[in-house]
Amino acid sequence: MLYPKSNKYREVFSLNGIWKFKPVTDDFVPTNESADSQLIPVPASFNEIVTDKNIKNYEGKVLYETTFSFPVNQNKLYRLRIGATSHKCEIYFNGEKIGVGINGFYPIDLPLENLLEVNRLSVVIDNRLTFQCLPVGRFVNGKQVINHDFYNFTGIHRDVLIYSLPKNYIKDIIINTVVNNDYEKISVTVDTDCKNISYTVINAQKQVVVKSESGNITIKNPNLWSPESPYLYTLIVETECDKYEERFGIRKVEVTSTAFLLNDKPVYFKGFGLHEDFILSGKGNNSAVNIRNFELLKWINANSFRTSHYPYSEEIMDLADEYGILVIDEVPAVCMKWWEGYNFGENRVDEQTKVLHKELIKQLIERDKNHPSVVMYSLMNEPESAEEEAREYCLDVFDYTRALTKLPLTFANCAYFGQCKCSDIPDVICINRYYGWYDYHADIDCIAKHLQKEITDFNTTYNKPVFLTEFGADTVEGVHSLPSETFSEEFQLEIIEETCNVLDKLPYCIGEHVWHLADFKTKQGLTRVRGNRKGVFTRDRQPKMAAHFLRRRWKNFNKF
Ligand code: GCB
Repeated sequence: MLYPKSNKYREVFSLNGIWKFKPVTDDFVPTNESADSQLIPVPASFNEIVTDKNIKNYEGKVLYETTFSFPVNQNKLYRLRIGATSHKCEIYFNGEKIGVGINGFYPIDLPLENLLEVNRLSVVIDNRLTFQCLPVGRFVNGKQVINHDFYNFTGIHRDVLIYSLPKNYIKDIIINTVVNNDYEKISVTVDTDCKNISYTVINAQKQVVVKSESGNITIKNPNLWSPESPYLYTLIVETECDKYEERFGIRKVEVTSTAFLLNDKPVYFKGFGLHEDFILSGKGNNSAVNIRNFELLKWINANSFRTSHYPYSEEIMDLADEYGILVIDEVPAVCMKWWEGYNFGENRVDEQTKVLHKELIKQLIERDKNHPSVVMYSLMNEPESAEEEAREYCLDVFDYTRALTKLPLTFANCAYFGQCKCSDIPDVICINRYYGWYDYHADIDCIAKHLQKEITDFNTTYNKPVFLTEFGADTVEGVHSLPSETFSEEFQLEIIEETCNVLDKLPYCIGEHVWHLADFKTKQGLTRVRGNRKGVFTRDRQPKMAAHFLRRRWKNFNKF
């Protein structure tokens, strides 16, 4: 389903703003409008807005509700699009259940019928996670336990839109850039019942480059998309009753045994793991934060990020295309475990988890297929890939995905070399390693000793490039120590600098992603000083010492 856009055939109404909110019981059904609820912003998480501790940490169902009116045109179809609610949800329109959301990071798009003069939209969100959800979670003595290291923010996190469509509308547009030596062809598939489709390609200067009556289009001497030159074209698809404009870029991606090639040149990934996270708004899409993040990425001379550990908002993906930032697009499969030996009882990944996992991979590729910034998909973060059962699962999920996309596939691995049962499966071996922090804490020399050996072993054994997708150290801004000590800015700088020294010696290491761009909220715990502090920027996006080092390092950095 295409993102809602307005033009002469289509209208978009935003329902963002102030809604009503309250925790509800499991059997709650919004038959009538709620009278005893409090005000809440949309999009945003509720957790950092409310002042009551019990509501902030509430585990269960919550109701979000709003009423609205707008002019209805009987000749149009209407749909509702909720960008994301965390996590599962049920959607009621004027008291009738019209659909469900299956995951906290994916859009829900439903037909709206029987519009009244004043309409009531109720969204009942359940923030509880089990091993049949992604990310996985479990319950111990009635309390939610999550293994992943980010706060379980809850709410309507992305835009809520109502949009109109002509009765015979364009459902989808798939743009494939056909890679030949001149990079000059694109093929477009349009999903519509209409005949007579016309295709117009506009360049970045808004000039018409090609007009065509068929979806096989040739662009002479095209400008390629890359971080150095993020050149975007626009394709206008028009039928006798509908029109849609989709941006695209032309770029070629290939992986060899030692390199990641973009437009035939080896690329070195410089950047970060990120989270959608900010003070007060939590995981709510926040345009100010999004733009600040991209400004910081440019300031620090980064060229890439991973959508750790779930798909990000469409706004972020559009900005990545525009700013020229390479994206490793990750599905929300975090901390998967198969083996019973963890005393997790029934809590383990099973067939039901796998069905959901595949569905979420499919939906992510459907959503992000036309973004030139997306150059690789990550199918899991830190699965227990040393477990026997992991291999069969992994093979199945990777095979499934390879039938859906030609882009390279990976997963972020935390199992050590020699223990991981799945390292032959991805196209690029991504590893998350915390030498000097979780492993051999404060021993800087261990980085040269262990990381160098591990990356070399992975490359020579599996004949694939290796990418360090996480490394770093928790750092409280303003804490200084000479010589360096844990939590000081000097300590973070030393870990990052020494890791970079090691990576520079390894030609088959194709990237470094520091964990993390900015500090972020986690559950409370003894190892977390008000959240995860591995950011090289603070949660309010100001630099620590390490940020200045990376800015100097990555300026004109040319490994290959
Ligand atoms: C990891 C995880 C990430 C955590 C990080 C940490 O390996 O992938 O989600 O936040 O370590 O800081 O512990």
